[in-house]
Amino acid sequence: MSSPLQLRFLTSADDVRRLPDTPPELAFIGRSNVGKSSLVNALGNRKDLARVAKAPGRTQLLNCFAVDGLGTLVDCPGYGYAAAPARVRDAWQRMVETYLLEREQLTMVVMLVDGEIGPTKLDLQMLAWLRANAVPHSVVATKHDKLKAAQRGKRQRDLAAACDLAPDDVTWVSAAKGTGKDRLLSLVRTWLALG
Ligand SMILES: Nc1nc2c(ncn2[C@@H]2O[C@H](COP(=O)(O)OP(=O)(O)OP(=O)(O)O)[C@@H](O)[C@H]2O)c(=O)[nH]1
Ligand SMILES: [Mg+2]
Repeated sequence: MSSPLQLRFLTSADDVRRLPDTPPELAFIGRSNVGKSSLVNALGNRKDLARVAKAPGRTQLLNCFAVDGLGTLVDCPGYGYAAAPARVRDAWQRMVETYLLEREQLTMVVMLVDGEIGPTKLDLQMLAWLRANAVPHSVVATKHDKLKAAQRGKRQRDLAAACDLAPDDVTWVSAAKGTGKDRLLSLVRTWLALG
């Protein structure tokens, strides 16, 4: 079993220019409620280091966590939170897109898709945007525990196909049950070593 990451909260920033200078970096992105903060906590065997949503739209800043000796994880605010005013959604988009395009030390964008509901229209737009801008990214499907055992194989193939990926290109995880955590931990260590 892989050891958990030694995570330490660094800072929350609303602007790329206010981020600490600590390469290399991984960003966790995805729609609100997909499970980004839960996954960061799970990777560090922590319960409440990154704050998990009681209501969607919880994470509104770029929350940075130092990974001991390796680099930084950035828990990004989720998109697609319908109840947020347009002004807030536009500001999110500007902040996150600027961050993803301009952050030199960013070695990988971990794009989370809800494993239970599959990619939404906004997820597919984000994937197309990452591809169009040649931003290195990898798709992780969350909430594996919510899939019924009998549906798993088909759901995994369908989700990958909807993202225009091969099934093996998608890493499935459950923050709740720990499924897929070892595989993701080893990927995270590999990605951080790229920086
Ligand atoms: N069953 C199950 N629920 C999960 C899992 N991961 C997260 N959740 C639940 O999904 C909800 C949202 O989780 P968060 O980690 O806060 O999601 P987020 O992507 O950080 O959301 P925002 O901060 O709003 O962008 C919470 O109620 C979590 O408990 C999982 O692996 N399995
Ligand atoms: Mg969050």
